[in-house]
Amino acid sequence: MSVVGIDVGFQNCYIAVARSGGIETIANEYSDRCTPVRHSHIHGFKKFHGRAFDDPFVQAEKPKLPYGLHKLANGNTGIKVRYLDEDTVFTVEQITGMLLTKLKETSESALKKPVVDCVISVPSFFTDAERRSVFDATQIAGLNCLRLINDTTAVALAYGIYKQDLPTPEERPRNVVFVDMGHSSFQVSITAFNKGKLKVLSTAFDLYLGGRNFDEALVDYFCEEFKGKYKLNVRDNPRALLRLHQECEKLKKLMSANSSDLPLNIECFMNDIDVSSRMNRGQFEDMCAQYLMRVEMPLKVALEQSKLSRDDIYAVEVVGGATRIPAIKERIAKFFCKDISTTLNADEAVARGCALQCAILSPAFKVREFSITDVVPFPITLRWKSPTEDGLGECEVFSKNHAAPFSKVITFHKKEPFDLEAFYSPQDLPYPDHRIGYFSVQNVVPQQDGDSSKVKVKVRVNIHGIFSVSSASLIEKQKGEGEDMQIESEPVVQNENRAEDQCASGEKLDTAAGASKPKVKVKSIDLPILANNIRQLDRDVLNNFMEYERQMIIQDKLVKELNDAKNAVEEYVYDLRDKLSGIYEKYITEEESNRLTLMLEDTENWLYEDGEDQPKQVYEEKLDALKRLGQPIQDRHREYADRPRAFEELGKKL
Ligand code: ATP
Ligand code: K
Ligand code: MG
Repeated sequence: MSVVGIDVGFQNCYIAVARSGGIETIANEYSDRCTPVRHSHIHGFKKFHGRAFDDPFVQAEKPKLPYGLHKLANGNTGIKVRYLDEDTVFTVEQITGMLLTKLKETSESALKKPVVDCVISVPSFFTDAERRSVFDATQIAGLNCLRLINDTTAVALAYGIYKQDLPTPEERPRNVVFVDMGHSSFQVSITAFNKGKLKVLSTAFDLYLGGRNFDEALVDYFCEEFKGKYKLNVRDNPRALLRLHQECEKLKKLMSANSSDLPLNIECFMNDIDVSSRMNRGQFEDMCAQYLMRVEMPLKVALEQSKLSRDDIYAVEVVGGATRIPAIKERIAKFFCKDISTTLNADEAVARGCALQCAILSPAFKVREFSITDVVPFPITLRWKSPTEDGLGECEVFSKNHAAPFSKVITFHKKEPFDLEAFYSPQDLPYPDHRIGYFSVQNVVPQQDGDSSKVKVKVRVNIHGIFSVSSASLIEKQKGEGEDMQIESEPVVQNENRAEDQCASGEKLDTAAGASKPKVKVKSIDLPILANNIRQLDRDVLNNFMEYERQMIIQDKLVKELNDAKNAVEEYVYDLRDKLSGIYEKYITEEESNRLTLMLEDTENWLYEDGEDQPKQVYEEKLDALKRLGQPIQDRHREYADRPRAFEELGKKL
């Protein structure tokens, strides 16, 4: 079983594989290690995961896209694509599923082995809804995602696992800042390393600052300039706009390496007009001042929340394509008063970290242990009905930067089933939608004496960063026990951490701290939990999508086989024609040659007319018919060609 890691970027995807010799990045069918998302005109959808169609971000993206968006019945964002000559609406899970299918196929053809187990990266700021949505996409693609890992955490793993000189667990950790600016967003994490482990201390981000902002600034500038200079309305012409975009991105990259004046030339840009202009790094930086200004804030927030000072920072490692912009590097270096390090591969570090995590998690692979403690990006709160004044009880169960994965047990005193509503605190979340979901704790009954029952509820942020109320149990008083019943010591949960929780607000709410209270015999009954309104596809919808994806893969394969069969006919025609007037000339009569040439011409014409759109079998039969005519000539040629060699060999033996 292969062990792969996939970095699904807004613009670029990378796949890495763990092999006994180390981590390797896989090349696609074009021998490129980078697979751009922009295939079949669908791109720019990474941030539609878990987002409502009415989300202002989605609405702002709409005009920039070469495809349509559609409001789905559940309010989510659907994507309109032409498929098999029909307009079809896909969910973003399906679209990412298709991208993952492609990446899966790329890795399978490079590794010549099936790929199922994988680790996939997501931005550290992805919410519960976004993570659930990406996770659904992995299932649609038939992948077994062992972990959704945060981009910067994958980078931290790629940085730390090979370091021989990390401090021992007793020593002060080595603190490293990781900065990743990609095409669409900016992420910062501060991570503490000791031998064999890393612990993320803080994460911070600008959700909407990335390389594309800098492209757009250039596009805006040249649109304006060409309006005056050439009287061209570039924005009215999608093709020209796309070309300008591509040229601006190229220019942006050139400016990273070159501070002198650089040309921008586009031939036959619009209305047969060639356009040209110039730009230099200084101008570019002035133009992008509003974006460059935003670099500092996430750095500051991450440092503050890590509770470290600048002197505690050992290194600042930067990755992500957009960190190649010199002005961005300068700002990062200036903030930390430190030269930045670029010891990691800026493009591939995320994928490599994912592959390493997959190797660690996969039983099929032996690799040194390295423990990862990540963090919760936004505080998570639980709310429930209670007999207090305002009728609601509320408790923040996970604070910002709380360690994750993590489980907590909270004890309620209840006489009947109750609902827990989980949500992100609005003041902390840079998204308009704060919902996580409802979790109904069922089958709760009072004690025999009519008292409330103790109900222990386990809440969990799992390895993917997904929240759930994962289990609940009712603690039944045993005969002879007094009012002051004690909670049994915490259930032992393997591979899980537990915590003392401080919920000041809760009426009759206490948390199982697992302190060494005297053990009293109690009976615990598991309670069913019904998750409601969580932001994930229903099981049968997901099954349908998985089936649909399989059908599309089959359909693609059929289309490919059909094209291959048709191309084979065309190739044979060209090949035989070349040879008839070349190497075969000596072995056929003129009459034979003329007859064949005519046949080939007929076939060629047929391919452009009646033979344009035929079933595969027709092409195969056509090819066979041609081969029946061509084969005897080929045989004759081979016979003659082999003859001198046969003589030579005979000569050697003699
Ligand atoms: P995200 O992380 O936001 O999902 P991504 O992972 O696809 O996006 P990357 O591949 O890390 O993004 O970076 C792509 C961005 O980096 C693009 O905007 C690209 O133009 C920019 N970029 C790449 N090389 C350079 C360079 N030499 N100078 C400036 N920008 C560059
Ligand atoms: K990437
Ligand atoms: Mg990225």
